[in-house]
Amino acid sequence: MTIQTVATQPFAGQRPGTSGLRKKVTEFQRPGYLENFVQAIFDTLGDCAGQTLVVGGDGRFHNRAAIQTILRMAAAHGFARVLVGQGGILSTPALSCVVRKRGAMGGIVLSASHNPGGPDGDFGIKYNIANGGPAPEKITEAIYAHTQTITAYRISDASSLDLDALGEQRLEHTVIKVIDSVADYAELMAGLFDFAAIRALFARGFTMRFDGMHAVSGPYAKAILEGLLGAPAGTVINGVSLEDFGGGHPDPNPVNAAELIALMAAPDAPDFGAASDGDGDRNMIVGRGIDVTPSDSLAILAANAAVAPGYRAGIKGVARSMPTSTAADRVARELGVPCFETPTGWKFFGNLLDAGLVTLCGEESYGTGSTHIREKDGLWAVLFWLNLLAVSGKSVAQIVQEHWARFGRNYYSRHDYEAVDGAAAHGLMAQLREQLAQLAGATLGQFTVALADDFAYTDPVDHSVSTQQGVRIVMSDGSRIVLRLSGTGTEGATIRLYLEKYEADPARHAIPTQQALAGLIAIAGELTQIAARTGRAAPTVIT
Ligand code: VG1
Ligand code: CO
Repeated sequence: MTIQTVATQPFAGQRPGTSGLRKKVTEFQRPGYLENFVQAIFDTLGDCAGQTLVVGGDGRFHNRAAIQTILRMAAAHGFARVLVGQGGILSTPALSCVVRKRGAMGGIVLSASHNPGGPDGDFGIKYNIANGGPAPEKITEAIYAHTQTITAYRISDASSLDLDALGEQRLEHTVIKVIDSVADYAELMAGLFDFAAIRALFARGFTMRFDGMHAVSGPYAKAILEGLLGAPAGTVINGVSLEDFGGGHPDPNPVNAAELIALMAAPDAPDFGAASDGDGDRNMIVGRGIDVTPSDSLAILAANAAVAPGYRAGIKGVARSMPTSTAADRVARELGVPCFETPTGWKFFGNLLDAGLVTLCGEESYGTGSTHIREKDGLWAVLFWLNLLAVSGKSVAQIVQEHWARFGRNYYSRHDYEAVDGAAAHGLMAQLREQLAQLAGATLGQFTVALADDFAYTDPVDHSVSTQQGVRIVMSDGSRIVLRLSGTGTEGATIRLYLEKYEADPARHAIPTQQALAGLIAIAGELTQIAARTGRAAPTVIT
């Protein structure tokens, strides 16, 4: 075993996006591509001697090969210890949990989350810092800068390690420890939620389906729901992790999890349904005949947090990404706690959580989480709902409708135009930005524009500024149209159009969502000329 220094050249385009570097698997298979990025991470970190690193991924195609490379590079950089999930598996929330619990310097997550996997699919890599959360922009930008000037990487020439047997091995002077992928995470969950109440709920015959979408959550859900909580076998469906996610799109929304939605609409539907994404950090909550929007889910958990032992003391504040509906703001106001509005991406919640300013965070993209780790957490949200259902004795539909009756309903939808021509998408955003100055005060259909801007965020803790985080057009009644370009796609550009309309009157809470938002959809279409510019008559996905 010796440590080699291998000459290399920069690759263009290694700038991390909303959540790490995501590219086609074929790109990551190019010689030196992964190595360059990992070297850039280690160069950014500086002295790694004596430190602990955590490594794991969502099990998609190329996960094992990438981990072997990272381990050999970590050994070449003098880490004392690397903790690896068994079989190379760690869900994103589990990795965050392990980094925090084991006092690691940081962690490397191999995932492209909800993007499809397989040899022709996507792969991704992300660095998480010692708090367990995604590296802030300051660090991701430094990593990117290193990728642009790199001339060599360092790697051990040792042969492949066994990632399947638990226990310790040596690579150069580094101890590589293969750990149980689920244990630390399951222990954390058991400390936050009333497992006895949930066990009693299942014992009373409560039925549930958890759709693992053949991604990373299956083994976690099986161990916790069917194992610790006594839910009957078969509660977890599509629970076997596959390298290509069974050819599916592991994005838990009503379109991609159609199988679960159909199950929940059937006459013999289970009481509760849920799904998670490729890397286990997203969640979709479904009741009999009702799917809960992620924005509503955040608001409902905030309003009911005290049902869970881990949040008995109440919440300090809430944070939501800018495009997420303002339903949580209404709850925060009533609780008398602050509500923060951040740019899209979990990395912006880290400082707020570390500073103790907020307890719960959420994004409209099926992401919810809390202070317990520094990532969004799919199964955590599902357990929170189970805890709420167990304690309240109510159905999902009842909980949602009562919430709307109390706080009003924020009708909400996201329209995605995926893989459109990059120039057309950037042109659309540029043209929209040019209109912003004239929009304030304008009358658009039944609405009057109260505010039109390009969202900029100043972090209240470290005062870092992030600009151009999405165009928002806010109406005088609080309704909103938001547009931004995705930072996670790997093909062309994806335009996300977010629509929100508030309705206080309970008599008007049962309107089909797209109908309730029709006026705003028409205005957005006119302002952006999205159909003409993209050549698409309709969005690719509506959630
Ligand atoms: C999307 C979501 C965003 C989320 C990000 C990572 O980003 O909109 O809310 O944080 O994915 O989630 P974008 O830039 O494509 O809109 V995950 O589960 O892919 O790590
Ligand atoms: Co994810």
